[in-house]
Amino acid sequence: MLERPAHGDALLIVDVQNDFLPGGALAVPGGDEVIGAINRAIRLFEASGLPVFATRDWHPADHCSFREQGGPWPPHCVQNSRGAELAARLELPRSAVLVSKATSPERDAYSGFDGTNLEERLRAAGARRLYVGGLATDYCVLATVRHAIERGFRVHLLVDAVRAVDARPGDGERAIEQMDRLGAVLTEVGGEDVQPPAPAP
Ligand code: VGL
Ligand code: ZN
Repeated sequence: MLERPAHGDALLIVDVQNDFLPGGALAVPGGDEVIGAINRAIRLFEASGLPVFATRDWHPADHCSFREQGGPWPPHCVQNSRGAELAARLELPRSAVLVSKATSPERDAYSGFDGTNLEERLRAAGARRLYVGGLATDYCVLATVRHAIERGFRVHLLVDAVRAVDARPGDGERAIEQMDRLGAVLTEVGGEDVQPPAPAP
């Protein structure tokens, strides 16, 4: 259970965008299920006056990762499209720092640190320990956590706030094991999603 975060902590939310939610162009199974836990984490960080960061996949229309260009993925998260918008239910604070990645046509980038100023922005905010959740466990979350650890950040992976593509069954589980081995601390946000009231019979 995530306790009150402390000075030096930051929340890093990875790619919680429409295209990665059920019905999206590159839907992650259960992708929408991360939002409740992430919103609870946001409230904890906000209440402590601690910084919140969010990355977004932000591709040009002819991005090299798209099948038409020989890449592995259907077109997704095209700059300024509905699919690229952050999930409407995500309660991102106004003060959150938004970092766009994988923006050049000829290069893919799964990590939020790849080709961005995320590291500088985190350091400027005094962040030393990152709490990471979002989509997808086996791609952008894994790559971002790996880079964060390589850059000397301590990382807590919010295991109830991530979901995997699972292109091969077990990819998500293996990614979590890998992050564990890299030194990430596996942590739960905890708490419960509030269900809308059942309709009267
Ligand atoms: C992602 C596949 C392609 C991700 C982004 O955010 O995990 N996965 N582009
Ligand atoms: Zn992408």
